[in-house]
Amino acid sequence: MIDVDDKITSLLSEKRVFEPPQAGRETAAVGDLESYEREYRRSMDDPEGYWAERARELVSWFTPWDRVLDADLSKPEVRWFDGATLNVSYNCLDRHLASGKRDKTAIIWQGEPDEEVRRFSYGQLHEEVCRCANVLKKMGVKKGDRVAVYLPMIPELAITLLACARIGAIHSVVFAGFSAVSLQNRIQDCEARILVTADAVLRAGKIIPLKPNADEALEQCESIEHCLVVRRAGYEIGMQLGRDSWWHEEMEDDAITAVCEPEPMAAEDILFILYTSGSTGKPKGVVHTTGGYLTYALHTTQWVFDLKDDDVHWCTADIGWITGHTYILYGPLGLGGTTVMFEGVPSYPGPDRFWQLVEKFKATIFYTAPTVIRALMRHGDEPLKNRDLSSLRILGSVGEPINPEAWMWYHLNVGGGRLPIVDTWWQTETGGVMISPLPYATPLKPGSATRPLPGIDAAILNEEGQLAGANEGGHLVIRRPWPGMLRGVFGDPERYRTTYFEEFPGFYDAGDGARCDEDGYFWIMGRLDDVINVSGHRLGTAEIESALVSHPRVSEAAVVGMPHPIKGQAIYAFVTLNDGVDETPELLTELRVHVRTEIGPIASPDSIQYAPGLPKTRSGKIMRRILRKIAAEDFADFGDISTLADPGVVDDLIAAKQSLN
Ligand code: 6R9
Repeated sequence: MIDVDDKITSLLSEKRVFEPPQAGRETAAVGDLESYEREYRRSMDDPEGYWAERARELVSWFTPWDRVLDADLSKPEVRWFDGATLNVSYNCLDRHLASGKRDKTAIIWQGEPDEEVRRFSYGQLHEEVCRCANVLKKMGVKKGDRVAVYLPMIPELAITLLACARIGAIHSVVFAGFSAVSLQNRIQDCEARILVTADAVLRAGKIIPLKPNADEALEQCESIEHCLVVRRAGYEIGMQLGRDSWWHEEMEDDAITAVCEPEPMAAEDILFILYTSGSTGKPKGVVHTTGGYLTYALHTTQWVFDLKDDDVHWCTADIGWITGHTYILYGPLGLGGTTVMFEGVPSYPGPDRFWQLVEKFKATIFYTAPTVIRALMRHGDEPLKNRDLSSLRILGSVGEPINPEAWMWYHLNVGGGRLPIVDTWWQTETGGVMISPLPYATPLKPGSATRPLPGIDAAILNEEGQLAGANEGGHLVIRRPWPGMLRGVFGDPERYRTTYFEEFPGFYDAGDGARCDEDGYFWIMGRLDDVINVSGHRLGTAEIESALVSHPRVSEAAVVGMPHPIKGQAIYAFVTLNDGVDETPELLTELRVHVRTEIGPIASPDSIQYAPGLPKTRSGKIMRRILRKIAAEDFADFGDISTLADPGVVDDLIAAKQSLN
């Protein structure tokens, strides 16, 4: 087991440096540090020239742009490649058919049962996508309409997204682990016309119903006209006449052809919306547009993963998160690569599942999250022993800071001590990787995401908005626009401005704390807002609190994150019950189930403590730093608590916490 204190001190004192591998440098996109530095300088001296060149090299445009960039971050207003037209599905499919890749494998899909594997060549994928696009058109979907997608990791998910991109519909993927209520909120927010879902999800050998959640959500979603259902698990479900139809029946309909012209889209037309948690209750619909997002997805896939024609790229994320959007789907397919899509989980049927699949598909690039590495570490190196991992050449990490212990384990056991690890810092909002090593150029320091990619002007600012000195902690900001940046919060321009551009005018505020060391290496410390990072997934404390107080017996709730050896952070909830309600263990279970139903299993609190009172300031603000300390059993120094309305509350909570042990 990893000691959490150890983890924190070791991040501060980590001094080891690992040089990039020699082999592979000659053919790498960026093969040495000097090239990186030259590119970086060029991108800062002439950003527009730099991005125009990248956009021309990487993307096929139908018509060229009039202006590369039109931006004022203080407003904020950002337009990339204005006047240009393109189509993302054309870039991910058609152009590869024309360049001789019709029979090349685009997607290797591994179902949860080991024997279920499907390989889609670019030709086959193109055909499926065109059919699906025609099905959507038949249902009346037009350019700009929203399509909600609530699917497990099955090929139909990738096909649906590319089909949306083909006809200019905006997809909004909702992770299949989210609840009916979460789905409903997201559909209502973007007023989707269509929902694509499946009967059920296969997960760790079990069948988990999905369509019943969709049915529940749709009771409150007037905008949905049609629900398209994939049969995945043979699970029996109800179909609502006039609203629901089966994917396989629609796709096989005689009237549906495999010919569908890609819709020319303006560079700034919306490609997709993806909801993510923020510091207030409601998740934000992060908006990404067509030209900039695609350029950035391809640029980063090429540089950070060095993706080449003969690579087998495996990103283990779910497409329900941004990582899956960019590095399972758009990045690898846009470059004409081969991407692995895995339906299962790392621990089923055994803890060697990932390594067995690396061997089976001869994966060359493997990209996962620290929480997964820490969970697998617990099984020691036994599950890796009889596996041939020699196909691998690059390892990646994303989602949260990777502690040096996990980094070393990954490096030694999975990478055989020879493979580079790209620790990639980025966000739903950034569209693609922002700070990361280049695998054949950057010397690595375990626990640091190293340096910003060319074109990315990252800096650390202190509370006064001044540049922080070396190793001084502060706010991570980006000082210039980049093509992959979000262009809005769907339907809420004010929230877009206040969340990202208000505190440090003229800059993008990432909401993360970080420091930059004397070599210009960034060390990310975690969120500065009320967002908890559980297993690499962002959850707003306010979201969980509002789920808790929606329970009829709860009057108030405060949620904080606490260090957790596997998940990074765990959810700790303090709950005040209504007068006269008994504090029973059964109610604790009921509250956990309630949060699962309201948000989803990932949001279910790890611990709930009854709190007859919460530490509040006289103005009514809950002092979370105190709660964080109590949750972590750090009772030593609470700092200044004189502003509390009732300081006695703190002693009561400590006593209650101690009596729990
Ligand atoms: C891609 C993704 C974003 C937040 C981000 C930060 C944390 C992501 C990280 C990292 C340290 C890394 N984060 N990658 N922290 N090192 N390599 O994860 O997007 O789900 O929006 O989360 O995750 O706190 O602000 P998203």
